[in-house]
Amino acid sequence: MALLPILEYPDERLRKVAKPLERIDAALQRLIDDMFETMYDAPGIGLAATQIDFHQQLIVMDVSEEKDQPLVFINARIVETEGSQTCQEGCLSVPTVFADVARAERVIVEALDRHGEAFRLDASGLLAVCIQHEMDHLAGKVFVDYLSPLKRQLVARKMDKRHRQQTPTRAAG
Ligand code: K1U
Ligand code: ZN
Repeated sequence: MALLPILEYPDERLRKVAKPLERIDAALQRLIDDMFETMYDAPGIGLAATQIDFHQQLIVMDVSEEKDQPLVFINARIVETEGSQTCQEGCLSVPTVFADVARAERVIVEALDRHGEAFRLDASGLLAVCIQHEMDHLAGKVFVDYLSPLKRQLVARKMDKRHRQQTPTRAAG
């Protein structure tokens, strides 16, 4: 298995819209395993394929305390929503930034699992938040898009500083 690089905001590739997955084969199983390893290592509770620069509708997730309830969503569709909740969100593509976002309290999602079997999931609380956050990634949306322009500007500056610190400077002469 391998750790995959995660794209960081404001990388334009995070804006790509993922296409439906048409083929569930051994190569995809390996990618799913690599995505789980990357998500657990980060650590995170979800990871959308967009974040690792793969623009097809694939999400991995595990919101359990024990990290023993992995979920795979292929070609997921939210078919019903109910209520609202506001939860503090983080994002592996916007490290160190956390902000409140309002989402549906409950979602019903239909998807294929890693074997291509169709399933329907009735989710609420953190699981519902995470599903909506990851589905946004597949649509080219990042959670900071919900913030005010001023807060987004602060996030952009923070990320710019982070990326400048990470870029090695060339010695003069
Ligand atoms: O999509 C991502 O960037 C992953 C993101 C998912 C998410 C978190 C919180 C609310 C909505 C969606 C993360 O996993 S950020 C890291 C995080 O929240 C976390 C990490 C370790 C333990 C518990 C949470
Ligand atoms: Zn995210």
